[in-house]
Amino acid sequence: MGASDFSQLPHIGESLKRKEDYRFLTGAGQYTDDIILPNMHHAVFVRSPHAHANIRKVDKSAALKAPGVIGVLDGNDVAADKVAGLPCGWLITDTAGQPMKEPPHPILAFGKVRYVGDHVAMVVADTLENAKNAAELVDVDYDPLPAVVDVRDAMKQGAPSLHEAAADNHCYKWAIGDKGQVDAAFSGAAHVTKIDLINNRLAPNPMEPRAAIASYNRAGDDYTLYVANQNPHVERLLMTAFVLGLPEHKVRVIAPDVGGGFGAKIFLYAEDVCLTWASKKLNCAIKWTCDRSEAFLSDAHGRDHVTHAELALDKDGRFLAFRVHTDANLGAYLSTFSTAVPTILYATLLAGQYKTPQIYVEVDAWFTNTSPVDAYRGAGRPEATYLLERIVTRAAWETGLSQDEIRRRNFITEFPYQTPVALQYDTGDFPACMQKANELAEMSSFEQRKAASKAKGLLRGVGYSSYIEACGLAPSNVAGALGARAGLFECGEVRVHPTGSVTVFTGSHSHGQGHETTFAQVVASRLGLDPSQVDIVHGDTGRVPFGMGTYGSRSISVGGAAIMRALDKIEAKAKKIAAHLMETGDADVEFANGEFTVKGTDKKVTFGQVALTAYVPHNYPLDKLEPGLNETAFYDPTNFTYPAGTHICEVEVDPNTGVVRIDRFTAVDDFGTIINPMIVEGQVHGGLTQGIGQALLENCVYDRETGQLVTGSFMDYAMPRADDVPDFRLGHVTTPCTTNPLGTKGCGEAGAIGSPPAVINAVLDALAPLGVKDLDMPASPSRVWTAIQAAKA
Ligand code: MCN
Repeated sequence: MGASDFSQLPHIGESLKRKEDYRFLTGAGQYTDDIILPNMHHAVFVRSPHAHANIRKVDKSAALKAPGVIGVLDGNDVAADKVAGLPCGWLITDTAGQPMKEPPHPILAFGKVRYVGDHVAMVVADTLENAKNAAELVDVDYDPLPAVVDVRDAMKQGAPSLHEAAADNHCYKWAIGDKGQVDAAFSGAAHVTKIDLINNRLAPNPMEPRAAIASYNRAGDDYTLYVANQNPHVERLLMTAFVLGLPEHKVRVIAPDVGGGFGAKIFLYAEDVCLTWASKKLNCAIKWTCDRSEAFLSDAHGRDHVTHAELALDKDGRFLAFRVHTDANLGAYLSTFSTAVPTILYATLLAGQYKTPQIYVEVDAWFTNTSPVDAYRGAGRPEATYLLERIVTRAAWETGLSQDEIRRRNFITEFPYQTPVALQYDTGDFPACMQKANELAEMSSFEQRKAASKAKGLLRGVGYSSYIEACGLAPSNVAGALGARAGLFECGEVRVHPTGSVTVFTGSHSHGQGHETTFAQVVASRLGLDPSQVDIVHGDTGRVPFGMGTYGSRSISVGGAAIMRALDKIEAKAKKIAAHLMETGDADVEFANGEFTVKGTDKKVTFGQVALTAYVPHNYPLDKLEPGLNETAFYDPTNFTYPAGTHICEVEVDPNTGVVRIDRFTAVDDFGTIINPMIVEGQVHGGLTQGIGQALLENCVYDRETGQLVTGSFMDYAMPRADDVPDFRLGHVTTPCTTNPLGTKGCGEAGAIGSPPAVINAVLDALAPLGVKDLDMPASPSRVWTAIQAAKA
């Protein structure tokens, strides 16, 4: 079935209420911490209070004698049991042809700690209280070392060095594009716009913190790990194959209801491995639930780039070339996907929506004494969009063009379009998104609103951002060509029951995205069923054949496509059964709206009759047809999907206090075919709110001297609240994706990608009359006020 036929099916484009919400709203959801197993004990991790220190000794004796304690494990136990370190990177080679440096990442620190929060020991006791009390008694003798937390300090000669394997803190250099061509284009430019900016470090803060329970079953010599995780099969594969050396089938990973992840729950964390390893060693089930302060320290953070970029333009404001150098902070160790974020997921997006003929991007990645940095909603693509959309708006101001005109002049308008940085966009209509956004934002009356603000003593500004992103991670052929270790296909199994209802087993994992509803819409639409007849099972390696999980806004386009493939097989087999029932040839059978008909006749049988016949065969041609109606398919996309759009933000700034208020925010996005508009709208609202959070409020701050995380709680790390965001004005343009059978493009990250530059461009537009030219995120009142004072001076 092609994407255009698919979009016409019933339930596609319907805002069905979310099936999963009944259990969530009535308190029947089951999160990892809700689960209680027999003989369950509790783990508490002893974490480093130092950013950088040698460990002279870990004295466990007092803790081992404390009430209820059954075990205290540290790096020496890990070494004695020969448990390997965490696997660390999705990318192997740097552009100088050298392997990137992959220093060991032990599951419990051995000899040295490298960031505040680094795990030193795990205490296991009968109750959480006893475990906490005993953890206080673990006496670690540290020899503190100088620390380095800022990437600009880490690269200096003589900077404190974290790893023997990377003495200068440098992990890799990676580049894409033709430097010679770019340099040549710059030499003929009429104008060059330059920018230096920082993409601020963020803490992901899902509502449910990380949690896990591991249990070991002596009878079968196997393990079960419940874990708040976005990709249980990948967790199992990495843990068994790379760390614990167990046969994969001996570990069952179950990710039950998960209260948000935003990327932070796709990595293999040390805690999950420690629990699984210790559950056999101590012969019990062990639960660990992260508390919020611990999450600030130990969840992988996002972003943290320092970038210099230059855009060359001709005399008409057309882009000739783009040259970028980024220094990326990787934190203390390589986290699972961290190497892909500032490279494959960042540099390849720097063409944006524009016909820039030459682009060269160079990335240096560095270790620092901070929490590891990895994917956070958008992962690389927000960083790319922020850079590009900031410099494009700056170029508009420098060349006297309006923010929309400079973009329109440079938009790609013909597809497919091959960018100079590896990606090939299949479809899009960027001018249409811009036009619709201008209309919804009522840009024709902006000057009146600006005058009204001025009358109140406020400065009004508008900011544009036209983003594109690559979702549907990750086509093996494209990712592999860029240096990734593996592509990321997806698996789906469709099991039709004798009564005609259906259970779908998907490798995608829903942790807020509403898959139980939208995937059911897809299957019900194809089979002519009511969505209530379709149940979705996910998040369990014991029930789902295989899966690569949910991130990179891939689930509907890759996971949904795998299910569509399985449905193709179901339909083909069901047609044979229908042909048998109607005593006709397979080729004469047609299927639509849940009915099989014989072409040109009024003969028909229902999907339910066919399902029953599959399991209760009657006069069945067993020599030609197997009983049963159950099919599995794998799907590896041939390309990414390319959601794109224009966001317009309008702010009022109080010049006396530096307070920024977003007055209106308009987002027009192209997500291809939309399955459930209500769910998509919710995804966009969430993403925009997180993007606004990055632009105005959120920032992980490490003390540059001591390496302490200063913003280690919600008292110091400001999350966006309802009153920080306006009522969003949303619109859509639809150009269906041509490389998956649903025509969908991912929507889960778009809001967080498009919005930050729109906000900062708006703030700078408002401040322009005061002479403020530059501002880094977050544009907090103190930063804005300071920038105003500096400009005045
Ligand atoms: N959808 C649709 N039509 C489209 C595109 C998507 O109806 N054209 C629906 C999908 O069927 C799905 C939802 O929208 O129900 C999101 O789909 P998709 O864009 O495929 O994204 P994923 O399901 O793969 O979700 C991942 C994405 C990412 S990468 C982050 S980070 C993120 C996000 O989703 N984390 C979230 N949204 C989140 N929402 C919540 N509540 N919690 C998180 O942790």
